[in-house]
Amino acid sequence: MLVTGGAGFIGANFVHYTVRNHPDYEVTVLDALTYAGNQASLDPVAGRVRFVRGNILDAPLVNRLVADSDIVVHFAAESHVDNSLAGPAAFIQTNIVGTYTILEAVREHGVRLHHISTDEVFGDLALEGTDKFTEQTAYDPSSPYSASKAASDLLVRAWVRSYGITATLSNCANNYGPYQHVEKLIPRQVTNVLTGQRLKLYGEGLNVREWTHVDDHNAAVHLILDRGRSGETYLIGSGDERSNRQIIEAILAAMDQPADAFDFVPDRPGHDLRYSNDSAKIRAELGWAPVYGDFREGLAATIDWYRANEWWWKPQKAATEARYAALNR
Ligand code: NAD
Ligand code: TDX
Repeated sequence: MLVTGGAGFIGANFVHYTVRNHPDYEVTVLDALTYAGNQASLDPVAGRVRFVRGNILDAPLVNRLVADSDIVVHFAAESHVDNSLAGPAAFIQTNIVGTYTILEAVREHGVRLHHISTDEVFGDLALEGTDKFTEQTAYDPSSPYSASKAASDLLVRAWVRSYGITATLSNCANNYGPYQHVEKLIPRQVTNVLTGQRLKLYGEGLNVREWTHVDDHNAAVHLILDRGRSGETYLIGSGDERSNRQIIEAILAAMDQPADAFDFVPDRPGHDLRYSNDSAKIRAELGWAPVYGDFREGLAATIDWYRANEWWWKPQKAATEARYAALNR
């Protein structure tokens, strides 16, 4: 199995999950170690996986690694919306051209692909409402990040239809858990508490996200690898929707901080209002169900992980906050 982006948040957790639960796979990780990648995230499985530092835009390298694989799980991406607004170029290259590079290699070698994507390709839902995205929802992305992910999904579908490659896709909502970069909402706020800084809430904090534990996401990916049908898209989501303000309040309470220890900061341009996935298809067809049923428990375990692993996140913290300061966020 070739795992692209295996030194990032979800990819590293996927590699851990695979080694733990599917030891029959021989795993090779291909990762460029951008600012978002950290080879130390793979320390717990060192010796069990092969690590190749390289770029998915490097077609000869990708071709060689794909030729040696039976299956490719493609996580590598530029993943942060705020970064895409500040500088979209890397998103076009990695997310679109990089996926194209993978597609050409799997086509040449007849290797099966699973493409990891996001619910952000569908745009957003009204704040007040109970409707959800489904596999049939039309694509309507808002940010350079989500537009680049939408483009990559459409390329995968076209390569299935026109070239007959074997590929599946999944679109998950927001993930949380260990090894997530401190630029993302939950790790940023937890590490703000741990470094004595106030928490930062965009706009009025009313925007809603659906939170899925990273291990539940990765369990779903393995079910798709085992029994997913080629050409199909599977939406993944826990059903646990929370406003950003609720998330901040939960973090402050869990970390024994005053309830008002946060600031409202200028909103993200084009900020998607609400995400929510209808995951009925993967639940019915593949029997997936989240095991992290209690968000507060999962959050508490995640906070404990950041407390215990300052060595992992501290080197990134100051540079990340400097990037936010430049955006006034
Ligand atoms: P991340 O930013 O933590 O990790 C991305 C990894 O890809 C890093 O290790 C980075 O070094 C690597 N990478 C980036 N550009 C590369 C390139 N050109 N060549 C090789 N490697 C490169 O991202 P994440 O949060 O783990 O997201 C992984 C995937 O899951 C992405 O495709 C993302 O769109 C998708 N996704 C993320 C979430 C979420 O909540 N984080 C939710 C749904 C879907
Ligand atoms: O400091 C903050 N304050 C704040 O209010 C940060 C960093 C974020 N926010 C808000 C913006 C969003 O409404 O919190 C919400 C979550 O923000 P992010 O962690 O940046 O995630 P989001 O933009 O929702 O995208 C995430 O989920 C879908 C991942 O980063 C994507 O890769 C994935 O596709």
